[in-house]
Amino acid sequence: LDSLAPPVPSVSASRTEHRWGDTTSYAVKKKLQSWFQLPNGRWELGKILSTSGTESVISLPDEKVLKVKTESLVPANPDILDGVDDLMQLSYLNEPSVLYNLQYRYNQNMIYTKAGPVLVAINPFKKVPLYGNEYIEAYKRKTNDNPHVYAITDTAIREMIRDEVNQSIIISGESGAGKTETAKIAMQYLAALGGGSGIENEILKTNPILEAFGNAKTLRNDNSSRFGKLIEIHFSETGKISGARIQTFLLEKSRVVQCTEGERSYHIFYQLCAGAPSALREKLNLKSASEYKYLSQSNCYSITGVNDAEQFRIVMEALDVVHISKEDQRSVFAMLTAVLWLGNISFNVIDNENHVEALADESLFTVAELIGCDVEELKLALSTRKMRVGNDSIVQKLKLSQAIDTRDALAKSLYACLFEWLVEQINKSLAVGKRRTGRSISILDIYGFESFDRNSFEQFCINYANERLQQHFNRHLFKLEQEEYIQDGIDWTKVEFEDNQDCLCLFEKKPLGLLSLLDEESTFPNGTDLTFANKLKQHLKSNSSFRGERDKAFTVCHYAGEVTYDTSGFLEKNRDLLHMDSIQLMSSCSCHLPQIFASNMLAQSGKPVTGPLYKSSGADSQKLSVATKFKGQLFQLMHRLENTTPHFIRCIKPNNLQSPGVYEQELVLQQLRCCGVLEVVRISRSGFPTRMSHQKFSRRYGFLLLENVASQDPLSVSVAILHQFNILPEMYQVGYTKLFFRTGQIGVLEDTRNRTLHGVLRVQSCFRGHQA
Ligand code: AOV
Ligand code: MG
Repeated sequence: LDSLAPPVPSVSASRTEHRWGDTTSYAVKKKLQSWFQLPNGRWELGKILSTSGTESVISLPDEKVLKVKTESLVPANPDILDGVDDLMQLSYLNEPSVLYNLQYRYNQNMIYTKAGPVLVAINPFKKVPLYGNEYIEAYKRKTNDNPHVYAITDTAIREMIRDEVNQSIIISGESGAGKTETAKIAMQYLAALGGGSGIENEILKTNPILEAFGNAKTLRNDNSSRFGKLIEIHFSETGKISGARIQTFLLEKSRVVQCTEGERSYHIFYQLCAGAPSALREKLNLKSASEYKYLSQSNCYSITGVNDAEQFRIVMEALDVVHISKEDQRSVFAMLTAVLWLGNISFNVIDNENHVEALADESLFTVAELIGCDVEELKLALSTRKMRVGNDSIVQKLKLSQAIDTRDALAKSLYACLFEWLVEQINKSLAVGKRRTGRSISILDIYGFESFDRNSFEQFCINYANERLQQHFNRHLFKLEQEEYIQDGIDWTKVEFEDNQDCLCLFEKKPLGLLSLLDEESTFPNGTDLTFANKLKQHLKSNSSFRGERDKAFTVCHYAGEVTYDTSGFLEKNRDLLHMDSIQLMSSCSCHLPQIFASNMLAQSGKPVTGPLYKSSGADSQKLSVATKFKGQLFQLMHRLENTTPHFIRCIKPNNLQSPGVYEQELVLQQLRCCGVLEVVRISRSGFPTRMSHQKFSRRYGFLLLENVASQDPLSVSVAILHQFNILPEMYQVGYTKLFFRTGQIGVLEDTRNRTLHGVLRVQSCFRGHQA
């Protein structure tokens, strides 16, 4: 009898699909549609007219008839599959078919497509009518089942409640692909479903604030995030939002003092200059953006379609909402203006050894006024350095380049501290009340992979972070998935995927990895960017992900492509020293923000204000290097994410022009390839994405059984349930500890369970009604 089938792992005919195996089994038939790649790389859909030997004759849409090698043809899917909403449904899974399917949908504003468990989002670069309350309502009621950020967020909420496991929504993609927008859309859905207490509005208002202070126009994206962000949204037992916590990662602070032609510094500076009301301008001695060197150096003040003054009003309002007091707001604006005026401070040569002194002009006076310090002390802090030699303290005068570095370091610190402080204040306002349930959904939005003509320390860190994130993606969708099948003894043909372990090792290996060597060189007093580059070339030349380049450059083969880094500035940016004189200056200020910044910095380096001074080499300072600190943060982040059920969204940038309607096949394909979207589909198509332990399964559905099975073991109960509900054998596999299901199977059981439960409840309440 069927129902007495032995409880052993079932074995089905092994699937012998190759990586892109659809092609090999493809018998070329007349009239069949087929993809043909033109010499320019574009794929064209052709009809096969005839085949003889190794050659075929095809006709292209423009009526042209071509004789081509049969093996160069790639099968196309029948028209009926045009624009399917899950790539898993494609009969032929190959690159041109996937590209075409995504493009077909994209052209109709269907920017979301499932790739198995992953949501693919193609940036529309225009408003698409897919958002707002009506849509939210439809996804909540499940009357709209098109792939959407709302849908994946809905799944996260349901799984959080059902499994009592914290969830994460992990958004990745290149710079400008749409991660930040996608994160906001997910937050919008969470706020709509979990709202009610008012805290959801506060959470939404953190977006304009953090974007103003942490985003900037780059050559890749007009609103590029220059920091990483994890927002953890907490829920109460009743499924309402109870609070949130934001963690940020490594803000790109060099942008405050330096930025490339055509890019901008942080939005908030331009917003303040354009939007500050006149009383505030007067109080701060605020000029227009073009009067500030830090803002004028890149020759770019405005962004098409963006009104900075209007944005400023939005940010001010948002600051009110997250309970930043008016007084604190004024302090924030004073700090911002101080940073701008710092950049205008210039220096005069004062002796024949080329020592300099800060010019006592409007800039110097204004900075002193804004941060609340003595003009002379500011001047000294920018033009001299106190050094400790033995037991004596000596004062060294600075040369021009040293003085400029000191000034810029102060500006960068002020800004970075301000950013951190602001996040801390926001967190206080969003703090989860005492009645924590510990249930949360985290949304991760970091800076995307970047490759410019010239790449520096910032790109090095950003791309390293993306490499780590890619590993997390691989682990969950390829490694863990397949390991679980094999461990549980089910029949499985392994799918190969691009592993980025080598590249991560290149970064993290000790003592001979990029980060270790960078730290080592940073602690050498005589280390320079050149000696660093040479060390890399010496020690890493045999690593396959590394290539030495001319002069001070090196190339890393990232999962998303090769990037050549110029080591100029690496050591200094990694050391990130702010001299004690500057910290002491800040702690002597009468304004409270610089004071807080100074004591935070001292706390981090473990030094009292009056203690020994930093040595100029920084060798005795306990301050962690920027790279090491960042690595630590990333490890911690990954650890936190490991304890959540992940939901992945892959954002794709369809063109480099930030224009609507332009779909560049090559560009899309490269992104699909490097993040392994097609492999994910292959695994899911042949895999069993839903799984449940025998215990849980038998407990959850056992009561639906018609026979009494109370005495039986969970595995037998599970098998009995499968049989009673006629779940087809190819739709599941029985593992040693778990049941594995193909997509959609568990839904049938859940429906029956819900209907039965509701039925029972209704019967009960009727019964009670009669009694009353
Ligand atoms: P990113 O976060 O992935 O880049 P963004 O989310 O900032 O990219 O998206 C870039 C721009 O694309 C946005 O400013 C919008 O103009 C447009 N965009 C993205 N998604 C949508 C959407 N769903 N609907 C309409 N427009 C959209 V970076 O932060 O640079 O890695 O560091
Ligand atoms: Mg972003």
